Amino acid sequence: MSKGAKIPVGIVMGSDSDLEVMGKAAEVLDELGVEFEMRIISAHREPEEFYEYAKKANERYSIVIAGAGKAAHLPGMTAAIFDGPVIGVPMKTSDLGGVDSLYSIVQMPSGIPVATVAINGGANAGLLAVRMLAMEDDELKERMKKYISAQKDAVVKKDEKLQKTGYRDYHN
Ligand code: RP5
Repeated sequence: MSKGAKIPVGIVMGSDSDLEVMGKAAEVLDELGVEFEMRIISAHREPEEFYEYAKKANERYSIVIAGAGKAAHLPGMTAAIFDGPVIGVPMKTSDLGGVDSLYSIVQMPSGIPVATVAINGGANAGLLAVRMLAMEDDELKERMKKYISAQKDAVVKKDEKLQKTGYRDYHN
């Protein structure tokens, strides 16, 4: 990274058990040509390392996507230290289905926002970061529009297939 240049997106998660979901954010960024750095840092299990990470994030990233599960303090604590936008991704959990993670991330006190996506919403976290970056980047905006248009084409194809097969044979 050249001096002064920021990596557009930092992706951070509390554990490798979050990787599958956070990988969806990475896939979107890869597909749309947005550079990112991905780290596993636990706010609870290594608080000093986490604090250093969040402080350095100010000079390193434009946006941080933070995913965590259970008592998911990583996104909120990142937002308390990092000055840029934080997108929070609540992980689905085995005990409480991810509502624990969701409430931990979405219920931030006034003054410290975290833009929270759905439980396991890694892909939308990536897309939200792309939308933010595209506000200042016309080429990225064009790539984003193509991505959106491809989604539309996929739905149109599904409907065409449904009209041909009928609902009984659609999945056969
Ligand atoms: C959180 O605890 C992590 O974000 C993860 O979702 C959850 C469980 O972590 P592991 O026990 O799987 O490492 O800090």
